[in-house]
Amino acid sequence: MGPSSDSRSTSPIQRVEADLEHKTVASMLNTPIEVNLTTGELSGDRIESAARTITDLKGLFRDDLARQALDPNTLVYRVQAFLPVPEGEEGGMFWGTTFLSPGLVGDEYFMTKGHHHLQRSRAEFYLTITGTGALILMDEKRRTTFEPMRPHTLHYIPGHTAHRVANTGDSVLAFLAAWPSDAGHDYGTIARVGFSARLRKVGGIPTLVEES
Ligand code: PAN
Ligand code: ZN
Repeated sequence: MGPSSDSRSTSPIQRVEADLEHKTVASMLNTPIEVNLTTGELSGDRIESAARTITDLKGLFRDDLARQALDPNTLVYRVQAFLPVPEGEEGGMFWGTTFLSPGLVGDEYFMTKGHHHLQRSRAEFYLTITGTGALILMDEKRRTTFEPMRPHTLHYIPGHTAHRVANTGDSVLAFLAAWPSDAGHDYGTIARVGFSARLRKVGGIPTLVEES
């Protein structure tokens, strides 16, 4: 071993610098979230999940006796979400998948609770991955309309528009969503006054029926 060997040519200071450089590089390596484009399933260690059973959805459907007749553990929907910044922070974006089961409560399709965004001006995109359903939209004048959802349909939900999804098919309806991190969710208004119409199966066909 001569004076040119590694241990002699690298001073302790240089070695510390090399270690720091290594750590910096390591901390810049984020593992990305993966989206399964066949099922909509998100995977990664920063994914949050929530589930809504038929029991959680008391008060949502028109026919509460029909709801009570179902197995209380029936899963109506689950949501996966990637929230890279704190909820409410301005300037960020959120990403999620909703998996909505097929089913009926009386003649009303399984559906999400539905909400306004707390910040009413905030818009959102939905992209259907699998299954069939309806995106139900209600504007500020309480006019309710719906858009059919089928694999690969893209839906723009403008600001100031309450939104909910119903599954009109016989398999799981999965859709991706992207919305601003400061949108927030106002469920209270819909819980109190509802949508002006419900999507019901009338003569075998999904039909928006105005509330009387
Ligand atoms: C969606 C919804 C999701 C579940 O991610 O939150 O489909 O529906 P509810 O929130 O009405 O229970 C969305 O619209 N986010 O803003
Ligand atoms: Zn929303």
